[in-house]
Amino acid sequence: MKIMLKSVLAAGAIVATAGVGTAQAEKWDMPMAYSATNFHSATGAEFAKCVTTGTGGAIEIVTHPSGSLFKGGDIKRAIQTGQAPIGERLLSGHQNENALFGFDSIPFLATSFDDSVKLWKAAKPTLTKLLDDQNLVLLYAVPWPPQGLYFKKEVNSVADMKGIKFRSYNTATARLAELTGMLPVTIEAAEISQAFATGVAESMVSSGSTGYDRKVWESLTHFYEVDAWLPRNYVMVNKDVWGKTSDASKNVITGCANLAEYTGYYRSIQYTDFTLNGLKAGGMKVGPASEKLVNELKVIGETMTAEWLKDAGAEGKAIVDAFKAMK
Ligand code: PCA
Repeated sequence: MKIMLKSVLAAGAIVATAGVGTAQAEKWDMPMAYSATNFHSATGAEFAKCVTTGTGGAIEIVTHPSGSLFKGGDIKRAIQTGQAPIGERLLSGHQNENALFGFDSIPFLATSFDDSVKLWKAAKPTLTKLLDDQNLVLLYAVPWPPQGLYFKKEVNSVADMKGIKFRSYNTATARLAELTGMLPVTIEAAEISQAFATGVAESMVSSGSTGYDRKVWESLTHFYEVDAWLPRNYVMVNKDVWGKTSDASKNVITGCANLAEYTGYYRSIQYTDFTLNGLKAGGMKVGPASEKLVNELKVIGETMTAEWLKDAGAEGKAIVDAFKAMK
């Protein structure tokens, strides 16, 4: 009798478990490259919570910011190969694999939040397909605030930039360094405070957000608002993992991803002024670049646009044309 009761209870437990999710509860570790306090990481943490709650715990997403699980440069490969099921990375970080990934780092093409949305609309189908061919499912993408220039001295022209050690984060930023006579060195955002403190790098192009997150006022003195472009981070899932996910969970994840793209965008807008004020409070000079510098950078931007269009071919041109048609 005792044995029978036990087996009935066990059977009941199995039924109850099966009723909650379609299968066993899963934990999805989600590597992210940027600091926990950054708005992308905050958006990711909310997305993770949304999925965990929405699936009734059938899928629990746990974020790992600051490159603690995988460094930024290793995240995409980790997900492609199934070492992690889901993660976030800078989209243009893959520009060295395929120029199309650099659609959002073309100088002076899309320089405002509104334009960034239009450009994403124009590029999303191509990027979705590109990632799909690489065993990845695109979930959502959020822009960084506009990119400006950081230095440890006053800079009013491209000539003033000559010989400066410049931290780059993708192919476009390294090319910008070359065309301005600077010396590019690739460094992950998580490691820039140390790079600036030790003199490995003396300048960079980035958002006020990354300068604020990494407290660059400890080493640098000037931020010039150039509004050169707004690069995106994106969240991807391994396609095999996605294929094995129930339709119910997929619906929840897609809903949470759409919400994250929307809220992340607004967080980015809010974080722009907040972080520029933070740089000022840290003692930095924050303001627009001189007209001379902007004009010189625009000429360099034209060279980089032509180079990108050549590398990205017909698909790249179609993205730019579709974007311009929306303006
Ligand atoms: N911050 C990231 C990419 C763009 C940005 O604003 C970085 O500097 O690595």
